[in-house]
Amino acid sequence: MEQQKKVLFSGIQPTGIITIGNYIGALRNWVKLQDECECIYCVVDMHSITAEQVPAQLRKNTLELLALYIACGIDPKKCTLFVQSHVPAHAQLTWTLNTITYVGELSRMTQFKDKSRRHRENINMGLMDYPVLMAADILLYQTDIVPVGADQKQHLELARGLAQRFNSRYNPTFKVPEPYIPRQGARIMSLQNPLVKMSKSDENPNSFVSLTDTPDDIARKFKRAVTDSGSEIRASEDKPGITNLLNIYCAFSDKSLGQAERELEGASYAQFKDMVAQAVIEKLQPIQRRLKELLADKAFLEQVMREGAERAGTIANRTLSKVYRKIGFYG
Ligand code: ATP
Ligand code: LTN
Repeated sequence: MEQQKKVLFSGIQPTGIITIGNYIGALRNWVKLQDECECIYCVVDMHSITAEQVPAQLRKNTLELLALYIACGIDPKKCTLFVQSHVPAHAQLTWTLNTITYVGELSRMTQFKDKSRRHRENINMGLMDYPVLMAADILLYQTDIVPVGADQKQHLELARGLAQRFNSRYNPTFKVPEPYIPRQGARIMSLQNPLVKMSKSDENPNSFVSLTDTPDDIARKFKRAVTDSGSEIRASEDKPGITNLLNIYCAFSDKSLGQAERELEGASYAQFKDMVAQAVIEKLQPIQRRLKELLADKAFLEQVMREGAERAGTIANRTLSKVYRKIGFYG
């Protein structure tokens, strides 16, 4: 008998062009896993509106993110690609899960505390409820594995907790998902402050390299990257800037840390930064070419998202009906 493939679910917010952090921490692994798993990849537009978005820009970002998934190597024939707001079950399950989630556990979430500190003018309920919507995303598909960067670990713990809580309050309904966090590159740091995570919605564009940056932009951003005192190129806790650049270099040149450190012995910081930039430029060029072609064929992208939403909706509604039955909704 053929063994059932594991179900994998993940998503990225259409809050801007994705960065090399999103690529290394998440998207690159999505591509690797698409043959061995049943993969469902979502553009999580409902999550993105927890921060203020310009409507026309959000619409554009959504299509571009879907195109970028494909340009990075996700095959829409093998995987289900869709936009979160096209499948209403995500909002419906969120409401249900809200009633078994405690306000205390959401107010303790690191990302919520972080984002409310940075955006005091817009601490909305959606921002607080963000992890519950994420749990609904995952649990609707009876997901086994969730490939994400290290910053999402706490949210995944909540999703696991809610699945277990629902299962024990009613009866087994949800699969309890496992995180898949890469050993290397799970947390790429800002080029301007290596103590905070690289983020696509950072106000300072010099802090990140996005997947559509030109070779000149990329070279310039690495040249300006903040480094540490000293001149040695090795990974260590007292060298957060160089360690970050080394992680990026290894990920983009497929080298281990040891290999890279040996290769770079004796190189200056300036030479090293140039090599990092070249490695990134080389890997991004084919992605950018493919993206351009894809964006010229809007009809194809819209077809992918329509078919994806239909497939995703069928699976999601099956889980949602089960949930509704168990909690006693008349149906
Ligand atoms: P925003 O700036 O809008 O909050 P973001 O850049 O933090 O966005 P998300 O859309 O929240 O990106 O995350 C998409 C995926 O990329 C998640 O799996 C997340 O864990 C991963 N990720 C985000 N930032 C990094 C990073 N700096 N290093 C590694 N992985 C990351
Ligand atoms: N919160 C995630 C994005 C996200 C997600 C998901 C990731 C929303 N729903 C489900 C994995 C599975 C983030 O990276 N900020």
